[in-house]
Amino acid sequence: MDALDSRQKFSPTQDWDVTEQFLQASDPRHLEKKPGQRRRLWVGLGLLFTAAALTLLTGLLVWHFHLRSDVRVNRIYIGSMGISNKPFVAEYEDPSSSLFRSLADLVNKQLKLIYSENSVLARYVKGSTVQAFSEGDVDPDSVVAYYESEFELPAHQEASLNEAIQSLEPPAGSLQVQRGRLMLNPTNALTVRSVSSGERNSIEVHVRKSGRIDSPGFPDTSYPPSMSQKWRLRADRGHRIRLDFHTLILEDDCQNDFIKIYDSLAPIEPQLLTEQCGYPHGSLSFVSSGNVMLVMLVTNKEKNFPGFRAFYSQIPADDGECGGKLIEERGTFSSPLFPANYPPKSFCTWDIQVPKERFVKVLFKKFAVGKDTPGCLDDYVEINNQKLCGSELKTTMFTSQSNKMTIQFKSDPSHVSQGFTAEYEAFIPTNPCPGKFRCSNNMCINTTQHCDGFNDCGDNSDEFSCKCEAMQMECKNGLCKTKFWRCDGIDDCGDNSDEEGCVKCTDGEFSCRNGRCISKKLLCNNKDDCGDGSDESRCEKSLWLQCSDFTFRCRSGRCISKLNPECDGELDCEDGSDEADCQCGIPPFRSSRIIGGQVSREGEWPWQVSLHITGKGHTCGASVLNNRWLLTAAHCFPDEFAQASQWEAFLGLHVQGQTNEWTVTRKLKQVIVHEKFDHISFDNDIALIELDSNLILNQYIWPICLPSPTYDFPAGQEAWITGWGATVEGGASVKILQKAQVRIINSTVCKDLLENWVNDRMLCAGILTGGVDACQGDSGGPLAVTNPRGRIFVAGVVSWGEGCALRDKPGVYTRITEFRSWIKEHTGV
Ligand code: 4AZ
Repeated sequence: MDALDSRQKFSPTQDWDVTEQFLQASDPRHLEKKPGQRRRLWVGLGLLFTAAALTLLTGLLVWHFHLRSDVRVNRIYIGSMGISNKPFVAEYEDPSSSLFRSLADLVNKQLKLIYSENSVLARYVKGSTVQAFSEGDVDPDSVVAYYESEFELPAHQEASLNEAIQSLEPPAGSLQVQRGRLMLNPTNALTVRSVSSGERNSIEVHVRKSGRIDSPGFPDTSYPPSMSQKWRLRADRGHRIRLDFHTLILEDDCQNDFIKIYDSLAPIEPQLLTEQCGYPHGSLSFVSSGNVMLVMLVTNKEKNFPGFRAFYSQIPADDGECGGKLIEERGTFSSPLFPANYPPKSFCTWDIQVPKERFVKVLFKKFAVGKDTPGCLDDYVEINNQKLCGSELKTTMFTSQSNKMTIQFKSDPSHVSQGFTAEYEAFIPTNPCPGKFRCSNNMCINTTQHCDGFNDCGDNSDEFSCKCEAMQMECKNGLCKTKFWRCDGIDDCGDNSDEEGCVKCTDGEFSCRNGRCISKKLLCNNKDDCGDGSDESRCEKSLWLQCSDFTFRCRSGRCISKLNPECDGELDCEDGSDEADCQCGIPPFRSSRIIGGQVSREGEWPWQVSLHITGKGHTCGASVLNNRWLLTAAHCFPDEFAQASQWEAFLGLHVQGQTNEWTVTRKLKQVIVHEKFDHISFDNDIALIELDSNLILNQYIWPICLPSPTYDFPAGQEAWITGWGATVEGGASVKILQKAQVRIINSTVCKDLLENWVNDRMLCAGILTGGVDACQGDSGGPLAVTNPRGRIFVAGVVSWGEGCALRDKPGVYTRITEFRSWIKEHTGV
């Protein structure tokens, strides 16, 4: 089924079946004629055909202009109606109870009355059915009715119907029971909006005790095709519903399969909290404003995926309350229920007051509030009379001009986001950073972070006007960057000055990947002028080329010029093979010390695996390739630990020793160590692990993408390393999964730095100024690179290095592109 759309669902029922038969010259019924008769016969047949064609045309015109206007369509509108002076009773949850039925009758009568006042609605309404009641969220002595109204009308009247429905908005009135009669209260609330599928497949859940809902078939099979399933969740009065997704994996295209969550019991679009499809990023915890929530899963007939598992619970309504007076010298505050998505219809005010003669500064650590619209029309934070919205703040630091500061947060009734967390601090205006370095944006950082090569202030002000060291170049803007990044095609300075005056090729020339220089005029001219296709690899259209080390081989065996075309969201191969097998490499959360890294967030690296030697604990890292196979380093399996039975794999793990519902452990069925692994040179340091039973992939366990043999990871490109390895050389493993950002290092430079221990099956990455690196215990884990579409590919496996994080001693990784066919051969992946 396509996305919900009743325009297609209620199609005309008439079908015209015209069957004609034309006699063939060879048909035995054909009559043999003499030549004179034959000419007359042709003339006659011609006239007959002309007459028939004219009749058909006239018929079509009559049908189009007359009959077609009689084609009738059905439309269903869904609405809610507030009924005041009517306390909610438990029977209203049960559609078969007499109280439900009698209130439903009253609502129906009221709807008839409303529709009778509009000629279009009165003429075409077929009837209404009340679907459910819930407690009113503002007035406790009120009930909200959710209903569907069906209209049948000629197709050409659809616009009038929509207009008539719109005319009921803004809401015409809420219902009041007065002396047994339903009355319209002119100030509030008939909201008749949104088109439904006409599906009535609903599961009722009363969320008194916590529980879970699964999409049909989960976790054993994919969800069924062409389905629409609703779950109506209700909590006790005075509570909210909280829904936490454990797994959510649907088809990528929301036009096909999607899940919608509403802050109501009916699919009323202005109360839509979120729509999700694919493998969503960001927080997947949702909270209602009142005590009801609707979850709706719709699928079409193709491509079905695992689906979802979500845990529900009820939380006291005041758990979502926010704001207050903040009078300490420093503290934190955040949007309601952060890191869950904030509930709709929230309004919070924080009044910060610090001692006299001090000012206040507020630093937003995380910020995702509504859509980034001019004027912040839906959800926003207001600070210093400035409204903030969206997820990218130009500045994250705000300061007051007195000892007081007020911050407000508002969310509208629909589309929620994760919100924000902020820190505030009092400061002395004349000396804002005692004992610390003062950034231009008034942030204070440790003096050791000044001129350390990292942008600790967030505005680079700690890295300007520094004295560059011998191994560094000075950018035009005053930043110091390592000399190895000069002329690597990446703007490291931020003003491109590290890429200026690079005279490998002259100004009007293009530098080919194979080192040749060609005229820039030859770029994208549909001819392979470089001889390696690189002059045609970044063009709008890809070229079919003879296969080489610089081309991508489609499954058909033909090769294209485009650089790294796999899983980039564009179909390049005629057989679609560049976009096949792309259910990998998109972590659910996106947002830099391993050594010099920082703690990662749970679920940020869902392919990361911890390999334990039973009884000894964490020993190596690994990456998930699919639901059966892991990729790691061969050197993790020395002779004394070469048996699969000595090992255990921990998947979905974040903190060592803390397993939770997302953590899965597996025994190993087999370990395949590369047959040419050399334990002295660490050449071919790669191994594959087959698990003893298949995994169920979810938000916390997900494959990383494997690059094709010709995938290009250019020097200078940023990459991530992750692991529980030591954070100081010779140190112990750490508890929380760490991440750090490094860069791919040019192979020739690396061979120089590591005295020729590096060969072409190895790849170097690191930060040459030192301080950031993989280390003992990170071995086997991934060196991960993100493609332009946000998909993560494994470029390397942590293998070796001279010490850890030393200046000019990058880490060495097994170069995965060199082992792509070996992996395929052993695993089929
Ligand atoms: C190790 O012993 C190890 N600095 C891994 C990576 C590096 C060094 C040592 C790279 O597993």
